[in-house]
Amino acid sequence: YGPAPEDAGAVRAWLADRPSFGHFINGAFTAPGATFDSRDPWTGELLAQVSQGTEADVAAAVAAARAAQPGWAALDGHARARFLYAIARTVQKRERFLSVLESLDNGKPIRESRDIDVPLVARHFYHHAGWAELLASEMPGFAPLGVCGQIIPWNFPLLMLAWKIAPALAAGNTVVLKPAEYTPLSALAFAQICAEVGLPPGVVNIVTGDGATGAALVAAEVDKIAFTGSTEVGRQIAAATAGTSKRLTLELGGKSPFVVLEDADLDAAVEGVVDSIWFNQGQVCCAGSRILVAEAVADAFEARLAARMAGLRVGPPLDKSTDVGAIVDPVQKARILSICADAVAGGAELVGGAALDCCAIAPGYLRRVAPANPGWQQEIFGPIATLTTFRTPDEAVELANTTRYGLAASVWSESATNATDLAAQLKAGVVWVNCANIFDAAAPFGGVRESGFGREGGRAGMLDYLREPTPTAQAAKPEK
Ligand code: TXE
Repeated sequence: YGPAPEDAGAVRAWLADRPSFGHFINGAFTAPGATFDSRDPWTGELLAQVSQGTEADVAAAVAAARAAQPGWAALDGHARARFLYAIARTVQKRERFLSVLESLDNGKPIRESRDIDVPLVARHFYHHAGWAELLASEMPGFAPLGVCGQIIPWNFPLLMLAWKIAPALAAGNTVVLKPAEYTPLSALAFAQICAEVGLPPGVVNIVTGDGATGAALVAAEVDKIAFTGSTEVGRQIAAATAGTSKRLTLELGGKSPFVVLEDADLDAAVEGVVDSIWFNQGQVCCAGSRILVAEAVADAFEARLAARMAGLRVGPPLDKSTDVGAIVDPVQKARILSICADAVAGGAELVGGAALDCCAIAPGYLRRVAPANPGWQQEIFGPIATLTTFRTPDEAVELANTTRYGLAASVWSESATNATDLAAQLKAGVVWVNCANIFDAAAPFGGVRESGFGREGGRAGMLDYLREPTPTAQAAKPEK
């Protein structure tokens, strides 16, 4: 099913009721201050006006989170879990509303927000409700960090919010979260869910705004900053928090290799490319943006890839038959096109990848891309892959690792031995075999090298929101 007209109608009515939004601080929405526009990237239509958070707004949110934290941490695990379960259930009940809102604000196809983003949000809260229940018995002596400042990007607005908020709350922390300026609306709908389920005021605070608001949060009296976004901003945040007692986790950019060995199932690998680089218009930190194909099968693979690419439908995000929607914002579209132009000027050949109206770019790939080419080096963060061939698995490993990033990788082979031998040599936080972009709340996700540090999901993700107990040495009693 696609979005029923009444779902889009419900979202529009919700927006019409709130022509401008304040922040969500201490369990209630503040009066709107100076605002910025949030637009539908497909039509350019103004969806809402959202407040630009000031230093004072950030300070008020941090103070609310600070006041709420001891009480939240003092609840027993089961009581915290009940809130997380309630959030998960309410997200499920409202999945159509949230999917439509997300697709309107971000431009992603409704099939993706409905079948991937929103179900994974619910799954993340269910999973972390389990951690809240079991924390005391499974990780005795571990303590929450306190107040966590969380800054998220615009490519998976609600899912990145869930990745940040669910583990923080399960561990007994309180949070101040800043959504990205392109896509603040689903975080505000989430704030409403927090109020509805009776989450104690101050446990979750949402302050909207741009990079200046983010920088104010980094500078505020918080105990941890968790950031997902560009490597450039990650570097600034690392510098700003250096020498403070703030914990830091960074999930940054990527240029992930997608390696197709000679013995791969080529049709499956082509579907993998669709899931990897043409999913979410390629605005995926772990997108398999560098396709490396064994020379012996390169022509056959490329023929299938080009045919599959031609069948993808670029269209309105709310149309259920759309495969590729809008790029999040004209600024990002211009950035993608400029990197592609530099790549072509550097000798690469662009297949597909046309700039379209409605903030869209047709799926495409760059051929003949040398490792020095900007198309190989830079994160394009759009629906454009690079395609290169290799002769031997050793050469594939060398090419795959020729990048400053190390977020993810994907290997395709019908031989488990060949796939796992190669996978073990790749420098990446996550390696998928015969699949790509598979996420689960129980599986830790995160990078190495300039893709950042820290993990989200599973036990490793919980540890990033906890303080380890200090072992107390027992002096051995002298024998009598
Ligand atoms: O990212 P920013 P942008 C990459 C991708 C993309 C490029 C630029 O290549 O094309 O970055 O995107 C907040 N202190 N990724 O400019 O600026 C900002 O408000 C604190 C990959 O949108 O990093 C937003 O909430 N916060 C990535 C968040 O940082 C600051 C996802 C991310 O925006 C800040 C996004 C500052 N000084 C972009 N400046 C991924 N890993 O998935 C900005 N922000």
